[in-house]
Amino acid sequence: MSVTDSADGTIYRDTAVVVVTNLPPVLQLVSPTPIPEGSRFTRSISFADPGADIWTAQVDYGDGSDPVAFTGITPATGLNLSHPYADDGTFTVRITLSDGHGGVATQSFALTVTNVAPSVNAGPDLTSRRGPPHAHRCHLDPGAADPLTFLWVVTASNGQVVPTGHERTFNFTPLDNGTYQVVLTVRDEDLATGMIPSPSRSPTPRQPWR
Ligand SMILES: [Ca+2]
Ligand SMILES: [Ca+2]
Ligand SMILES: [Ca+2]
Repeated sequence: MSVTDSADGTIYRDTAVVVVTNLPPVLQLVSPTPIPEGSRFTRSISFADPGADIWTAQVDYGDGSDPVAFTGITPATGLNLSHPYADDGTFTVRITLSDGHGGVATQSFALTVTNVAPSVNAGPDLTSRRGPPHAHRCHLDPGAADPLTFLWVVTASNGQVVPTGHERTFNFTPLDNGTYQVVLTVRDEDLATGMIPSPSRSPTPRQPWR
């Protein structure tokens, strides 16, 4: 900056140093709602930072998976989280956002993932005498990591006692005429239960039910 004295033409000069300090980014607070196991958590998180910075972020989803790095993000794009959760639990999600000039914003929040009970697909009723359709044995649990247990119980009108089954598949041989009802119960590690009774059937004696 310079000033000239109009009386004698003297020029006075001085220098002022302007320091522009960096402001750290500010993350929007997240209050997630619970999601069921086997589904994907998605959330777009906005942030503010007045600088013309180059932002990067790292997100730890808290389920033992490797942290995910984000680049090319801006306050306009926000930070778009997307992560599948295979099993239920409470997970701490940690976000670290940097502006490349020493400004850092962090945020952690707890995400609840709920268990989903197994389900057993009954399939259509059969008029065949060859037993229930294969779909009766179709058991589904969105918790991909859930260990499942199986219980097959047969009730026979003719008094035949059929040992219970504990495997994924099951068969037995009816010894006499009568109606047989087979109930499959599938249970996951959280003791959530899915159960389906087959229609009562009159299978051909001595033909294996499978
Ligand atoms: Ca900044
Ligand atoms: Ca589970
Ligand atoms: Ca489950």
